[in-house]
Amino acid sequence: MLKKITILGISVVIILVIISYSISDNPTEKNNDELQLIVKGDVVMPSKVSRPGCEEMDRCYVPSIITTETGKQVTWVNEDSAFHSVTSGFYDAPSDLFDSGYLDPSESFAFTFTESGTYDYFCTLHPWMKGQVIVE
Ligand SMILES: [Cu+2]
Repeated sequence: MLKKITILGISVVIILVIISYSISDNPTEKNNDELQLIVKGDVVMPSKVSRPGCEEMDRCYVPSIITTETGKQVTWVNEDSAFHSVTSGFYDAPSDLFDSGYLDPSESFAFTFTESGTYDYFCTLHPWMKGQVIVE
C-alpha cells in the first residue's frame, strides 16, 4: 500500500514538472514570435533578387516604393540567401545619407527619415536593385 502511494506521489510530481515546463515554454515562444515580427520589416529583399529579372516586375525590394512620415523608421530585411545592401542614392551616384553595408541573409537595417522628400536607394552589389522611400 505504501509503495503504491509513493509511486502515485512520484508520478504526480513528474506530471507537475512537465506541466510547469510546458507553461514556462509558452512565453519564450511568444517572445520569438515578437522578434520575428520586429525583423519582418517594412521592405523585404526577396529571394533570387541577386540575379537580374526582379527589376522587370519592380520586385527587387518589396514594396519598391514605400511611403512614410518624418521621424518614422523604415526597416529592410534581407530574405534572400545572398548579400545585399540598402544604400542611398543611385548606383552611379550614391548619396551619403544611409548605407547598410553588406546585409547577411535574414539581417535587417533600419533608418529614420527626419526630413520629407523622395529618397532613392539601391544595392551596391546588384545595380538592378532599386527602391524609393517617400517621406511626407
Ligand atoms: Cu543586392
